[in-house]
Amino acid sequence: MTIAAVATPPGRGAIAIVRVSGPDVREIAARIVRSQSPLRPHVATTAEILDEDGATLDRGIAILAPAPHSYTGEDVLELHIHGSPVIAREMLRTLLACGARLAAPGEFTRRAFLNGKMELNAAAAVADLIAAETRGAARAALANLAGGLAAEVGRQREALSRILEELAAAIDFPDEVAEPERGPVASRLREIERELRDLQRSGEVGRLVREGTSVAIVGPPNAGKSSLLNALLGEERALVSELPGTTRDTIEESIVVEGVSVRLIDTAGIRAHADRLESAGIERTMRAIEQVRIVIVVIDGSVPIDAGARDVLERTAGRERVLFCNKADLGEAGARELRPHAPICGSVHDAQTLASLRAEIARIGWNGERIDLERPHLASAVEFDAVREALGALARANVTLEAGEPIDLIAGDLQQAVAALGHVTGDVAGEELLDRIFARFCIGK
Ligand SMILES: Nc1nc2c(ncn2[C@@H]2O[C@H](COP(=O)(O)OP(=O)(O)OP(=O)(O)O)[C@@H](O)[C@H]2O)c(=O)[nH]1
Ligand SMILES: [Mg+2]
Repeated sequence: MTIAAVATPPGRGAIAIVRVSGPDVREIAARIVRSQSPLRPHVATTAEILDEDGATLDRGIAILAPAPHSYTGEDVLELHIHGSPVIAREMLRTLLACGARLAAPGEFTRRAFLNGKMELNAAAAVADLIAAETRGAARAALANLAGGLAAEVGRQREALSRILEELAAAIDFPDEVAEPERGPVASRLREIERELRDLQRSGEVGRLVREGTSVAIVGPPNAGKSSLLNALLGEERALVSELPGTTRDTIEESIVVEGVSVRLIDTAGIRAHADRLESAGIERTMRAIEQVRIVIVVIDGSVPIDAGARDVLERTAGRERVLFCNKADLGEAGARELRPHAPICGSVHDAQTLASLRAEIARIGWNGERIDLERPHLASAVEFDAVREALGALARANVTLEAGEPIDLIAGDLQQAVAALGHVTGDVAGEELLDRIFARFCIGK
């Protein structure tokens, strides 16, 4: 079936691009594209674009990409028309009248995968690239777009298959084929496990780059939480005043730290004896603490530590946190008391202090490692699940081997690992799995 979609975003623009892919493309092109010379493969040709009744709809550019040398691997026609929503809509209506149907989200890319133009991980990276919000996220998606993950995982899958074959041969022909020795099998399994764990790790970095991390700024009233948010943002986003209780609700903004997007949440000050309105704010603060990866506890370090500060320290004790003693320009009485907790001491007005806080976010968030993914890595939940399942199966096989059980008992686990890794290599890709991966695409991609 031939599919069609407007590939550019809705609204007015310089141009709109309409894409058509499938078996009827040439027939449709013959009907609605009128150019002086016939369309040549991959050559942009100025043309009149007609509707299904032969009336001129627009003048634009037509590009024909014949199968298999196209994005989808099928015949593809791309029409660059004027960026008017009316023309784009009429264009699409014409294509439907000519027998095409509206493409589902991601359907062009899905066809590219099904026709062997792209491996699954690279296909998913198309959506990641479009969704990228930082340069780092775009780079990571590009690394996957180039392909290569399937080959890498495929090597581990083949290594497992080889062990399975050796086991099977020994089971089927016990008299002729000797059982593989368990020592070497165990070390081969360990090697595969190591490779898979490496993949998991780089995948985690990818996830961080894509999804970013989150930081809640909490502390007693008036400690300088909103001032810190503003200073990190570089703009006066939150209201700051010398009156405690200024911030009543959480405020969220994003910054980029070393290429990673960090969601900052400024919260209402935590006070032990709060009135009703304040209590509601404090409740939200506590919820924010639950939901973030890192907590920055801001304390007025210029005055001695009081019950309020201690209360906040207790409430955040179990969390990954950065202790920040603010207002060092006014004094360091509190900061000295908290020294055993290795706080960052300084002021929101001091660039060096802000740099230390950023560095601390990077240290807790990603061990301060350089975040730069240039190699293909796990990206979709499907891939993470698959590798986790394979590692689980390998762990069970290891237990069996170490317990000195008959070696053929590991066959079931190895089979499961091979099947799971097939989801990453694309060898085992059912409709449901493809639906999961392509659901987040936009229409026209
Ligand atoms: N001298 C000095 N004053 C600061 C510093 N940081 C914040 N302040 C002042 O402290 C007061 C409180 O700052 P805010 O940022 O509103 O404090 P907050 O923690 O958000 O307070 P609430 O929203 O009321 O909980 C303001 O008058 C700030 O100008 C600092 O490093 N040095
Ligand atoms: Mg505030």
